[in-house]
Amino acid sequence: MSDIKSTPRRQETPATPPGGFSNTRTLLLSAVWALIAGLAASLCATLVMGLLRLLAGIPTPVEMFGDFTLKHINVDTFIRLLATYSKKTYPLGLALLGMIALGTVLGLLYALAVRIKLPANGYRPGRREWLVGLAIALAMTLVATILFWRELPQNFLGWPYTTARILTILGLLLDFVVYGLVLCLGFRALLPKRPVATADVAVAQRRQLLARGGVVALGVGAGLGTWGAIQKYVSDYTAYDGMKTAFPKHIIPQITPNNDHYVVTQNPVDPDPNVALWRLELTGLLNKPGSYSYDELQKLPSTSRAITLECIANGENDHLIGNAIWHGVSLRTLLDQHGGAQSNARYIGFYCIDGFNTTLPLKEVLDADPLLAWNMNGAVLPRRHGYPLRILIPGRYGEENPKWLTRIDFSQEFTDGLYSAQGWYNGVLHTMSRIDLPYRDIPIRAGDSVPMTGIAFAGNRGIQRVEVSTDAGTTWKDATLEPPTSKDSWVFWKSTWQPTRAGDYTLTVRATDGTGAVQTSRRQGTVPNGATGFSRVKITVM
Ligand SMILES: Nc1nc2c(c(=O)[nH]1)N[C@H]1C(S)=C(S)[C@@H](COP(=O)(O)O)O[C@H]1N2
Ligand SMILES: [Mo]
Repeated sequence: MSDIKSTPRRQETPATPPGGFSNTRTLLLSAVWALIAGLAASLCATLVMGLLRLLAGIPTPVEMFGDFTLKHINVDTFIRLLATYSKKTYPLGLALLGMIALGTVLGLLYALAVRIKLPANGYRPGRREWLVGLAIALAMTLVATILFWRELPQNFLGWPYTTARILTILGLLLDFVVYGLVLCLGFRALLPKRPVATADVAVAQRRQLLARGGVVALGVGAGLGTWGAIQKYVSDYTAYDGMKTAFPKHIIPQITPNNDHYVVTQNPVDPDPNVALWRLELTGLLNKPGSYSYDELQKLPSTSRAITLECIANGENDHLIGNAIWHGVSLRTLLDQHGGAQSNARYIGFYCIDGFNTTLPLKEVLDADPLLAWNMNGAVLPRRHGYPLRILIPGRYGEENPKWLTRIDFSQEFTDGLYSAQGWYNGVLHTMSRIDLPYRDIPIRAGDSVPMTGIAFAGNRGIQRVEVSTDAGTTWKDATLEPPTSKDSWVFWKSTWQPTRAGDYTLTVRATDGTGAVQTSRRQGTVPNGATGFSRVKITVM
C-alpha cells in the first residue's frame, strides 16, 4: 500500500470505470486488434478489387499506381526498372503488398479515432465508429480519385472513356466502403467485451471466441480469394511483350504473318474488350463530335494499306519491326464525316481502354494519312495488336500508334503521352536499314558469290536508295530495291558480294529516304531517342 502513496496518481486514471482496463492495457489491446482488423479489412477490399478487375474490367488501384508511376519517372529510371524486374507482375506484387500493409496500419489510425474504452460494450459499432469508418472510406476514395484522375478512364472490358472513369470511381468507392465496413465490424468483434451481469460467463466467452474466429476466417478467406484472383489474372499475363518479328533462317516475307509480328505492350495483362460495350468517340475541337459502335464504324468507307510498324526500342539489326496489311477507315475520311477539325485545333490526342494515350501535332498526323484499322492481314485485329481498333500513323514509332483505341480528341494544347512524359523522343522516326544476309554463322569461302539482303525503312518518307559496303564503309555499292508493299512500308534490298580473299570483313548498309536525306552515320542507342547509325555485320571469309 505504501508504494501507491509514493507514486503520484496520473490524472486520467480516475476516468477508468470500475472493471475497466488500465490505459496501457487498453492501448496495447486496441493496437493489436486494430492491426488484425486492418489486415482483414485490407484483404476483403483486395478481394473486391480483384473481382471488379476480373468481372468488370475495372483497373485495380495497384495497376493505376503502376500507370501513374510510369508517367512520373524518367526514361533512365524506366530502363532501370525494366532491368531490375524481369516481369511486370513483380513490382505490381510489391505494390499490392504495400497497399495491404498500408490498410493494416490504417487500422491503428481508426482505433485512435474511435477511442473505444476497454472492455467494450457489446458487438455493435457505435455512431462514432460508423462515421469514422465511412469517413476513412470516403477519404480514401477521394485521395485515389484525385491522385489517379488521369488513370481512371480505362476499362479492360472496353467501356468508353467517361463511363470508364465513373466505373473506376464507383469501384474505388466499393473497395474502400468494404474496407471501412470490415474494419468497423471487425474491430468491435475482436475487442474484449465487458461482462454482462445477467449473462452466462461461458456463453459470453464462446461468443467472443466465435467472433474473433469469424474475423480471422473472413480475413483468411479473403486472402485466399485474392490469391485465386491473382492466379487468374497472372494466367493471362502478357508474356509476348517484347516479342520480335520472327526471323527464320534470316529470310523474312514482305508481309509479316500476324503470329510473327512483333508485340510491345505496357500492360501486365492486355485488355479483353467486349465490342458491345466499346465505342470510338470523337471529341473536342471538331465541328460535329460523335461516337461509333463497332458495327457503325465498319459501315464507313474503308480501305487497305501495308504499313510498317517499328518500336523506338528497335536497335541495330534488330527485329522489333514488322509489316502488315491493315484494313479500316482512314482518319481523313472519318474526320470528313464530322465536318473536320476546328481551325484552332492544333493537337490530336488518342486515348485507349488500357489507359495508354498520346498527343501528336494535328497537321503532321493528317498529312501522314493514318488508318484506323480493325483488320490485320485479312483477319480481325488480334487482341494483342489492339482489338477492336488501333491507329497506324505512318512516320511515327510504334509508341505513337495506339492500340485498343477508344477516343480521339482534338485540342489546342498538348495533353498527354505516356512515353513522351518519360522523355522518350516523340518526333518522326529515323531512317533505318538492316542486314539480314549474310550473317555471322554461315560459312563463307573466298570466291563464293554471297547473297546480301535486308530491309530499309523511313516511315512515310519512303526509301529511294540503299547502299552496301563490304569494307566497313570505305566504298559503297548500290543495292537493288524491290518494290515496296506501299508508300508507308519497308523496302527489301538485295545485292551480291564476291569476297576474293580470306579474312575478316565488316559489312555495312545505309539508306537514303524519299526526301533524299541519307541515313545518319552518327551512332546512338535506342534510349531515349531511337537508334541511329549504320547496321554492321562481321564476317570471316575462309
Ligand atoms: N493502347 C496501347 N497502345 C500501344 C501500346 C500500349 O501499350 N498500349 N504500345 C505501343 C508501342 S510502344 C508499340 S511499339 C506498338 C506495338 O504495336 P504491336 O504490338 O501491334 O506491334 O504499340 C503501341 N501502342
Ligand atoms: Mo514501342
